[in-house]
Amino acid sequence: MKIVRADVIVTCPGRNFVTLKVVTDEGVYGIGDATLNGRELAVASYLRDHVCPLLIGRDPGRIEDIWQFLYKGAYWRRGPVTMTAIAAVDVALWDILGKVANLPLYKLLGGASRESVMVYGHATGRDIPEALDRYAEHVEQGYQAIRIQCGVPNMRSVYGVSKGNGMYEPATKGVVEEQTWSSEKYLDFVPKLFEAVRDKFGFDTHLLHDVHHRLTPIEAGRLGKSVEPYRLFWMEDPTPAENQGGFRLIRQHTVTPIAVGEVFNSIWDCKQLIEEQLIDYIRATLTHAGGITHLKRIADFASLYQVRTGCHGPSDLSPVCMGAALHFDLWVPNFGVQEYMGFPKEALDVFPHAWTFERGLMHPGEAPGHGVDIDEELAARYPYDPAYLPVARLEDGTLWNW
Ligand code: EZ4
Ligand code: CO
Repeated sequence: MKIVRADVIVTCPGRNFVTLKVVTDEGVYGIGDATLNGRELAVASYLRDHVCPLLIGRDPGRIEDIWQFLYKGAYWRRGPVTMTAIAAVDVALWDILGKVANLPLYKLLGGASRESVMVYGHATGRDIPEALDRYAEHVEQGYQAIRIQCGVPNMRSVYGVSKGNGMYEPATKGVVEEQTWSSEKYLDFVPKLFEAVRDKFGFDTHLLHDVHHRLTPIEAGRLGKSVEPYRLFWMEDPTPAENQGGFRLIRQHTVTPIAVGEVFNSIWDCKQLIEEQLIDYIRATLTHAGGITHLKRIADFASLYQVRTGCHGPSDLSPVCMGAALHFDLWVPNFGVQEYMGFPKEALDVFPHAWTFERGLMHPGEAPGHGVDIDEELAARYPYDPAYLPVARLEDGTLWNW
């Protein structure tokens, strides 16, 4: 079997997605997600101009060799654009392998390690009463794990809270939105939010929260320590993780579990964090961290140190990523939780999928491959619409971490 075509499809059904479709001489094809929020066309070009031509004529079954060829062969290793492009190829090739073998992807990986995949949903509100209402809705829907984000008094905007009544969407069309941030106001407020959740709902649900890279290590240590009575499942991205050693400082002060890695693109980004057991959950995703082939490597390495997976699953990774991630989650022995934000209806129509959701639990389905397809005619009706992620500035105007 040979690869005869590789096409890049850019579409905006509610938000921008980049999809790679790899076609073989036997007519079997596979698809992979190549979406990098706010920098979509860089990956589309990397694939179209530099990777697709190299795939033609290759045996799609040589997944590991193609991965190594694209990684080592570029000479310029790692980086979000490169690794997202490699991931798209990798996931498309696993999809082809599954279709050829007539097996769902999770069976190729070694079979199911659990009956279903626990996912966490997002409860967000402008103030505590609204956030608690959203939390209650998730409890009613059967979610066992819920992330809570809330507006902070006297702060104009905050990560994770939608402006209108719709689903939270951080990217804004055409412009870079500037937000204001105060670590002091946030640190004074957020323990009250968790206290309110535990007072109202008790300890039966897993409680998660995303700090979104906003604190310094010592501030993160203080936050973790002050919220220990509320027994968080995790505090996510408490501080930027380029300096992996910085997490030692957080660990010295708190036993609140830590999840990091949604912006990581390779095993090297998390090597020290895992080896020194500075985190509890690794959030690297298929789409941004080299696909099934590389995420498997990261997860196996993490398992040596009792670090579990908690894959990033926002609406800005496509339903193709979600489908493939659920196969990975069903197999991976050291699974923790999977994020599930949901998708706009238009996106679900463009990407027909085999996965199911029932009361906070998901299953990838039994379709061969990863079970997600693309309706190209429908996709063509939604042209690319540039959008950017916001930036955050401190109250004096200093550019901060968004
Ligand atoms: O800000 O995916 O945990 N989820 C997150 C996301 C990220 C977006 C960036 O594109 O932090 O909402
Ligand atoms: Co996050």
